[in-house]
Amino acid sequence: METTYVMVKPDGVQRGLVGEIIGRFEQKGLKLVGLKAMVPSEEIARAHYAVHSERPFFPGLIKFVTSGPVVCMAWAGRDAISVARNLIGPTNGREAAPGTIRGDYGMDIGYNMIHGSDAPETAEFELGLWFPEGVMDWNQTISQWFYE
Ligand code: D4T
Repeated sequence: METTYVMVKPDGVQRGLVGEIIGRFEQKGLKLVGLKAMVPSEEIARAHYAVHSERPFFPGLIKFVTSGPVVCMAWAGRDAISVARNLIGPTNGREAAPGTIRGDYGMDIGYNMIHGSDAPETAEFELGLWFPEGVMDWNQTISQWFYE
């Protein structure tokens, strides 16, 4: 079992896509183990995107992510990190395949609505950053119908 960090970015919240996005993760069979909304501080946004701090798009990215509410989620399941990345689709919405979240709703690289951790190490770091209080441990009774 893996847990991944997923976040609806300010454009997704502004566009009213939160329910649609959460629904896709639920229907897929992932288990919701963390959920909250906040307007990110510059500090947390910079820490989250620290790996991009030298890239030219970094200042705009921080301004965008701190511009309004984001919805922070933790989803658990077998191979949850890659399952979530596949649901989300590639960075550029114009190149993302239909059926993915970015492919169905996005036209941009920066305004791409949603973030998902890309590896176990980043998931651990991001979950610790956004959910310092920890995530929920609960028994999803229906999960017996998602895994043989
Ligand atoms: P995130 O990290 O937000 O899930 O997106 P990706 O994993 O798909 O993409 P990324 O790490 O390469 O980029 C992080 C973040 O920066 C924005 N971005 C990226 C941008 O505004 N301009 C760019 O040229 C690139 C490459 C979009 C996502």
